Amino acid sequence: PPHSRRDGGSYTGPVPRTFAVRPTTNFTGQFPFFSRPRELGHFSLEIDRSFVNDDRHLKHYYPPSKESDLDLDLRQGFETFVKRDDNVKERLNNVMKWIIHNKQHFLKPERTVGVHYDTETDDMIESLGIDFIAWRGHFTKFLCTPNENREGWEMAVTLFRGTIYISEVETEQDRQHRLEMNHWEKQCMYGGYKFEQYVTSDGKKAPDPSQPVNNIEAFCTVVRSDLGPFKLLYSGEVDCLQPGSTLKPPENYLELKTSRKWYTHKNESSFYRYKLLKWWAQSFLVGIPEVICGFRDDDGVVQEIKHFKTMEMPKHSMGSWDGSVCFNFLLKLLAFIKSVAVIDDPSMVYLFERKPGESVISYTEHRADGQQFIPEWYISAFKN
Ligand code: 0WD
Ligand code: CA
Repeated sequence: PPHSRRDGGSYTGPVPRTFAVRPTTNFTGQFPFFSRPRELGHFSLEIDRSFVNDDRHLKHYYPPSKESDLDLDLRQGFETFVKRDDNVKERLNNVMKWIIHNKQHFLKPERTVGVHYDTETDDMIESLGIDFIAWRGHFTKFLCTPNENREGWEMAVTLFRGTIYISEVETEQDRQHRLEMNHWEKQCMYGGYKFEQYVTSDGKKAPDPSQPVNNIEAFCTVVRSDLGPFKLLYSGEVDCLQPGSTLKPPENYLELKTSRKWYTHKNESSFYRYKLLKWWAQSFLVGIPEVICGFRDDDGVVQEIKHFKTMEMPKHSMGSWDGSVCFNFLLKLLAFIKSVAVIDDPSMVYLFERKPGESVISYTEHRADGQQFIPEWYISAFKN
């Protein structure tokens, strides 16, 4: 039957070498089965990027007292920005640490309560029972691919104990862009984090904009969802909580954004046509119901805050993007990845690539040539 969760999950016959992004009519039709994302757990990252298995860095939204009388200078404190070192690649390490700290989700019940308790191996994982693991941001990139022509991506893929791990690799274009950012771009990036500081607090006191801003500390949710036949587990950084909400995570989470204010009608329509797709894909994946955006002028001052409901974003796309296309695309791409990544071995890496402007996704195979991203400490948590 149409719309079944079993649809679209497998290949029969020979596996093709490439996956066609175009024409997008390949992906039209009804929205595939996608279950409501459920929070399994969460973690925080400390100022030295160390992992802690709790929510200490989850912030509370603290709206400016009079949103109509705003004046938030996003450039303030730029000199004291404490920036994360982007040369350090953390891959999926923090998601894997969360898995190790929360093994109970993945141990077979008969073994945790079993009579023949083997202390040597019974707290070790056999397999996770999950098809795909990634950062939420990786799936966002996949979802946006049918509508993206300028930015490419590269994803490393490994099949380990029946689970496919997807970990982004920085493209040469992204690396160049990162290293060549001009002052204005750096200030824009800082402004996003400064905005977060203006409108969030630890839940005990008001925001303190006199403190230096850092983009190192973080709170991340870990969610489970099903797409078609696939069980997905992914983690995403969450900006803050809606205080006083009676809803449970992730439905009481909020996503914060900044965007250039609309000077012309063209600015406004291009916002709805292009930017909102990324926002929708990112928040919809983890079930965050609302995005709050500070609109800055060209002097970096926010005088207006707007709220966007995730569920209402698709109807503002003006036909330029379609959520069903994005999700059908993701489902078919995951099925393709699964049909390619068949050797279950942590040293085996399949590199999938979408080059800017190209109409296909292609891949190369790597074994023991420095691409491995599954660490030894993670492998050791699994039963031999
Ligand atoms: O290994 C990698 N190549 C990547 C790792 C790529 C993307 C993210 N990450 C890590 C980040 O270090 C962070 O800990 O994943 C975590 C966030 O994962 P995500 O939620 O899956 O990422 P995404 O949805 O792309 O971004 C969410 C937020 C961003 O908010 P905005 O409003 O800009 O979308 O995570 C933050 C940022 O606040 N963020 C980062 N912060 C510092 N450095 C970075 C970064 N490189 N990337 C995302
Ligand atoms: Ca954000």
